[in-house]
Amino acid sequence: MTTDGMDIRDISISNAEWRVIIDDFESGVNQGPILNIDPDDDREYDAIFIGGGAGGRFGSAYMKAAGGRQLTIDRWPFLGGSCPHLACVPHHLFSEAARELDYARTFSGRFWYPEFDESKASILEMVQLFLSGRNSAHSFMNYQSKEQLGMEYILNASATVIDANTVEAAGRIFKAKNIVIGTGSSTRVPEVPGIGLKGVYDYATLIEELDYDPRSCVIIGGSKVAIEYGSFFQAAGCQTTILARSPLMAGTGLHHVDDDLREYVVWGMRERGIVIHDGTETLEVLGDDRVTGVRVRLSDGTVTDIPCEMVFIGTGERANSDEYVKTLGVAVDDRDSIIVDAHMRTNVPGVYAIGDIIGPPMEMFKARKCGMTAARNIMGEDYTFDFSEYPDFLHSTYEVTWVGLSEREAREKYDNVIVLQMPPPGVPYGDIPLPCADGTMMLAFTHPERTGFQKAVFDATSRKLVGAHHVGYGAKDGFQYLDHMIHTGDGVTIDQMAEMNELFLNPSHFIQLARLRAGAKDLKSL
Ligand code: COM
Repeated sequence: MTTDGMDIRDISISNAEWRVIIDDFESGVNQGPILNIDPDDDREYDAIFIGGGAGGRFGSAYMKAAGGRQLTIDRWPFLGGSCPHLACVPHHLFSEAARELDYARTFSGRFWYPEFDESKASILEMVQLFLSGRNSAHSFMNYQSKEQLGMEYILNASATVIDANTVEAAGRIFKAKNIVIGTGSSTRVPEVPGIGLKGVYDYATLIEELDYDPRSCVIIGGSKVAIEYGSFFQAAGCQTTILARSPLMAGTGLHHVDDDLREYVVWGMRERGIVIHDGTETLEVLGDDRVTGVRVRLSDGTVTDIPCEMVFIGTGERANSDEYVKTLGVAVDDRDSIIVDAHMRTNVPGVYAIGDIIGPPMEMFKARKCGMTAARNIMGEDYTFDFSEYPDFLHSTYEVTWVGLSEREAREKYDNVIVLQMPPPGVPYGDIPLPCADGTMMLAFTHPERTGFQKAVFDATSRKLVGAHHVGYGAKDGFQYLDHMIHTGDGVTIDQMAEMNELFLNPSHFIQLARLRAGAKDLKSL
């Protein structure tokens, strides 16, 4: 028996119950829209959020908390969007697996580690593990949004925009003072022959469709996704080749990447067996029905065929904006991203756009804060969001984190720049087991070259920290606060850092390195 939708307004649904409900929607046992609309509230909606991902959910929650009335509509039977379903959450599971596998390989047959068993390292098994558990995140999003945040929503229903104040969903017409569009982005699929063959995946189809364990992979593109998934594939025993146009982490997609950090990350990937070509042009995906290889023009002009059992697309994303260009006439840029101002307003009065659909950076903080920004403006505040500066990260088998200026950028901007660096400038990676801290202690005593890399960049004249860069484990949280310190008020000086209280062994050693140098009137690198 199938349902024909559910009206859940007057019932409380626990997390455990949501899991069953969402499973049933995904298997087709449940069908139709999930309606959570307050029939007793006769106020016009302040906003309808189209898309219940990070931007729509946080915007809605903020608006509701501020006393407004919102309605959030999503095509999936859950809120939270692609993050828990296809993107950030599986990426973090895979990156953790990559790190664990890296340890297991590095210490194979030593200490308590058994000989590494390639047959147990499986991409497919990790995908299946994720699929078996992802509904726990989905269910919590639905539960929290309704029971704790009091949001109104319609799920498992597509929203059709009629005009800037009218949306049709679940066979009903809804009116609102504003519309907030947050329907995200999708992989920009390169136009090369054979790209539609079986065995070609992106981050989304890998989750939904992978049904075998590839032992070799060619990644087309050099995006963050290419680095992250490539590092996982390689760690899982799938020989991986990355075909990038620009050198990894040096393209326009990422800003403020320090040259030495980049060199360490790419060195580490190659050290673990990943083959990386830049300056390439992918010519064709080879195979009759299923992928057998990729034909590529290398940077020296030679054309070669690289055999593989899987092709993975890592070329980046484009905004899902077509529908809104047609129906509302929103203006887009040359990459189809909806153009907004710092209030998240589009060119159409009363229409806002948030999250990945407005272009890069396609990161959670931006999506969520875009949602909040739209909500605050709709609720009458004059609130702007500038995301030109932000802390950034990616995973190889390491956690790679950076904020502020690279050393090169700092030297272009300031006359007197110093760095505090581990290993110190000019010292080979393997010469000292530093930096080491949580997550790299065993490497410090066995493989000193693998303990990571870090650099703090200071303008020695003002004594201010202007950039920080880290490869290792456990620094991501700290970089959120470093970002705030660097970019808020007067910033933070080496002297203030010298007064901070480190929790030794701290993953980034910046505080104690700052203290070693802060006594000097004329600062020197370390
Ligand atoms: C997190 C999704 S996985 S959301 O940002 O909380 O909506």
